[in-house]
Amino acid sequence: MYHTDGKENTCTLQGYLIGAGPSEQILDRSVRKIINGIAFASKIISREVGRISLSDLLGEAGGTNVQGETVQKLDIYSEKIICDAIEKTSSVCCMVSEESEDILSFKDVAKKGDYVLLFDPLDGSSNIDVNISTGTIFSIQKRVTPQGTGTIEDCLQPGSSQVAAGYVLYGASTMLILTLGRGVVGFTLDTSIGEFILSHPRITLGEYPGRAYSVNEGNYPHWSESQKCFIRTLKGLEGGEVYCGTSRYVGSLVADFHRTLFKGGIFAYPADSKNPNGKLRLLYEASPVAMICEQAGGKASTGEGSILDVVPTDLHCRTPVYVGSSSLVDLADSFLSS
Ligand code: P6P
Repeated sequence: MYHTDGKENTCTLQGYLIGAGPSEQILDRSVRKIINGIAFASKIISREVGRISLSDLLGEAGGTNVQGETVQKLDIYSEKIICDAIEKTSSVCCMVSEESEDILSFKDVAKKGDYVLLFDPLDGSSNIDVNISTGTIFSIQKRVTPQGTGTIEDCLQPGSSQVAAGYVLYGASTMLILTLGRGVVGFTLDTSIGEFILSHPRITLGEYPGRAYSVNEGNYPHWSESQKCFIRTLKGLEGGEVYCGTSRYVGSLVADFHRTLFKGGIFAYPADSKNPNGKLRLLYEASPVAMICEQAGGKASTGEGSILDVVPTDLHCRTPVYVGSSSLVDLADSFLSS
């Protein structure tokens, strides 16, 4: 927000998207509609997250999802709110949701669009009942099949071909972080007017000024020797530099990555003996986070190569994740790829 001639001059998300085309081009109208649809849905999700202990949406829905994770009522609610908002855009040919095993598509042929939306409706929802930040993560890909309902071919694309990626963080404030492939911007929800306002016109990831590493060290016994040695090196326990003198871990990807994006450092979810391919899902967690990280000047690796180059094998395939300041991710690669 900035002031000129005594008047408030705010840029809303809609205003930004209208002017956000690459050079002289206008951003594809369908992409704008999808992002606005996600933003609308996230305002509703934010409202429900903010009053969760007062509503009957708190608690488990019963059963587990395709990931084998306990489903929260708010997971299902969030997925429905997003699907309803996106159906109205008539801009997607299909969707992939963390909460649904199969591809989601709309019955009405008119609803078939040129894009695919891949999303985690409420990441970190197991933290909902203890009032810890959660988030919605999204990735937008251009379809590769010519027309009609989207197929698995439209969904299984590498992160490098994403048209846009972002997340909404339901934290102390609700923020929408977005990349269209030309840098990273941040919007803060002004609840007094119900608008996402441009609050961070250019987000860049520093060379670990924050010097925090973020990993679930409870998994240490299940890590490879290379991974163990990498974390010990970060802490200076191998006799060299103390790369990271601080550890921070929320257990909610959006929150842990958001802190890393703003303060530098490294977030990692390594492979281990329980999760040989890592825990985080490629299509709607690792790929969008990787695009944002690299667009902000950081690096995103599997430990053996760029996350954005990984070709998905199925809708819910997983990958190890190392994202953050380039020099720390390079250090991780030097251990993990050997
Ligand atoms: P752990 C949440 O369930 C999630 O998918 C991510 O948001 C988060 O980074 C990760 O799992 C936390 O996993 O094993 O440390 O609890």
